[in-house]
Amino acid sequence: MANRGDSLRQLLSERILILDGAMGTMLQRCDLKEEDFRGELFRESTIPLKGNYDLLCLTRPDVVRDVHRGYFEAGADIVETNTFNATSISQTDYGTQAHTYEINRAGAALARDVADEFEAATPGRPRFVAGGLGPTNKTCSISPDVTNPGYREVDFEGFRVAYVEAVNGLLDGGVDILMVETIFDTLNAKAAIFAIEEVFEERGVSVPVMISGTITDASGRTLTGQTPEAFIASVCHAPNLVSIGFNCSLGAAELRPHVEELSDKSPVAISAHPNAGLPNAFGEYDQTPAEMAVLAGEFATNGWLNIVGGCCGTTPEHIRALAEAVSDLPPRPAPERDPVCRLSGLEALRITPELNFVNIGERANVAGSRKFLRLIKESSYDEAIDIARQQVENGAQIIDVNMDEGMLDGPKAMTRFLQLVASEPDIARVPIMVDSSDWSVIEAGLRCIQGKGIVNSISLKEGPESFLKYARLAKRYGAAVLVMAFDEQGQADTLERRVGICAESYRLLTREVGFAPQDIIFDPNIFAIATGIEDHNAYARDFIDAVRIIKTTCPHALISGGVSNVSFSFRGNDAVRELIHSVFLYHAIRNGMDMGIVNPGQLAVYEEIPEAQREIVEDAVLNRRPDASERLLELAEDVRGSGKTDETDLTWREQPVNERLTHALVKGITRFIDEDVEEARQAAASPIDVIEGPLMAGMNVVGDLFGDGKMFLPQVVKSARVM
Ligand code: THG
Repeated sequence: MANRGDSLRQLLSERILILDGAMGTMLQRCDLKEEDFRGELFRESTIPLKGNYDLLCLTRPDVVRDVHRGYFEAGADIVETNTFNATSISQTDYGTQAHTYEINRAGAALARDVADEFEAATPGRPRFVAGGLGPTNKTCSISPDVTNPGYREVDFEGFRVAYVEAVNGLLDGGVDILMVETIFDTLNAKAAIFAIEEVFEERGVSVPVMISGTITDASGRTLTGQTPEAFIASVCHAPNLVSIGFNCSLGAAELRPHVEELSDKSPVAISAHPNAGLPNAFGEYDQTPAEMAVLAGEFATNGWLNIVGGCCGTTPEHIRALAEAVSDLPPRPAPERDPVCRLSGLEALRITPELNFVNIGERANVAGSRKFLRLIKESSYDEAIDIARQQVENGAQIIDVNMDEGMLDGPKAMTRFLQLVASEPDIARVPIMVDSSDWSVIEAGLRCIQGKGIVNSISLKEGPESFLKYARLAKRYGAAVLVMAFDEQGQADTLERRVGICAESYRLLTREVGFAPQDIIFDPNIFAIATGIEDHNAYARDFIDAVRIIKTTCPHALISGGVSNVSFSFRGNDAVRELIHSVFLYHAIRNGMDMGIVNPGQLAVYEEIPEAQREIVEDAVLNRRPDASERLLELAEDVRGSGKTDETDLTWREQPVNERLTHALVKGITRFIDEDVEEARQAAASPIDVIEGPLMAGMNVVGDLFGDGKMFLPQVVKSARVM
């Protein structure tokens, strides 16, 4: 077989492929004794080895071969090597970690031997060996110590090293596929994926990769809390990826909704190898082959399946029944994929036009918040975490984290903060943007996030070589990249340079690195306006114009920016800063700006800005008249100390009750809501009329403003609270 990878992909388009069943169930039936596990090699071991089934690849290869034979005879196209626990991390429990490489190589070679026997007997029908990479018995995202949520037994780097060794053994033994399976912690799997890509590059080879997660309970999430869609987004960067699926923990019936969701969302083929039902009171699996076959047949009939097999409790009889049940059913067709940026924390975030604008919370930044800096310096991490939580509560859909401060150990602070965030489900729900000008800090951050985050930032500042190097690494960690418009001549501060640098970065990333364009986010530099220096007056306008041009010259790439930068000349005057941000965003979003780093609690509603003020701010932002800056400075003095958060202007209280309710909803003011609703209720025929009447009318105004880009999610969140 010249190239089994190609023939695997070809076969996947033709029919549903059959994966084998459980190895453990079959080995347990063999009544093996301590001596069998030890063989000659481990005769002297002081630790009991019975139960370390992977050792049998070295000490009783004959039994392992028989299991593979049984599955090929039953109709399997793919068998998985007996290497589920063959990483130095898991083997350490038995003191056999020094033999990890050998176990993998031997396990691969013997499975390949058996596969060759079957290929010789039925020419033209390839049989595949998938090198199994288990999750290990440790977790990278959760602390084993409840009193210390920032503690990790093994970190990303430890997993990477362990997986590199296993992958080398499996490839040396001749596997056709690598399968990262039973993933309960996506960060462990991301370390495995990183290792695989590294080994592929070192050896100049590539084999298809299968990824299979596991859902542990009725929550429908992985053990570390990810939804299936978030899981897909987190592992999709695997090199030569052929399939994503679920295996183990649940039986086929319980897995049904999750396989359906995978099938709906996955860009690649779908695999499922469930247990033989849920374990009974004795921990045994007793779903019959016929029962399991009915469920698999139903999955296939629904068009969800490309690869099916079994996990705990399944036997060759189960596999034979599965093979028969799906033999006449077509495989799930390869899906069409829209070029949309898909990020994830515990949940998925698809950056679609319907989102209008994605808010990235700016406050978890030592350079951007004096309070956050103080808390990190004092090691008050619990309170620092609260800042991140408030950002998400106020509507941040991503959080930016920055630890760049001379007095801090950046990688250490980033690691600690993100490890703590990982154990806060209400924060970890959203994707993380790792913000640093120092790659070692970014890398420390990437090693802590199980989701698909964003590297903020890379640029051509030090030339194409280091740009490409960091871009490749970001891709290997499965992150999107934010690219600053910066080159060896400095930051782009004209329209031409902004557009030119982004176009060149786009070309390098898509052509040289193979970056998906939707995973590229450009930041064409938001600089402060109204600084007193005349050249700066065009900064906002040039950014806004650059957005429109870059969106057409770099298809599917996204645009972001640090919004609060634009009003830096007005630091301390939040009222005018809010006005400037809202006007700036209104125009930038209209031109296609997709996301921005903002203070979600500091945005005014564009539509609510009094006409005269709006005109002054707009003149400055759009650089429409020579005296715009002076006029903005005057306005700044007028509004100082007032602003959206200031609720002392009560003239709106003189309006009729319905208008007051709309005002409260749009502005997010809760203060008078009880009395106003009560007044409306007394005037209405029934309480429901208040909800369906003035309250719904108010929310419709909110909806329209949001749709027009005149209101942003954080404000809508406030409206929803009032509601
Ligand atoms: N592009 C990209 N990343 C960035 C920026 C950018 N990261 C950092 C920054 N710019 C965006 N973040 C902030 C955060 C805070 C402020 C501005 C930008 C800010 N802070 C208040 C101030 O300095 O006045 C702090 C007040 C306080 O201490 O509470 O304005 O452009 N890719």
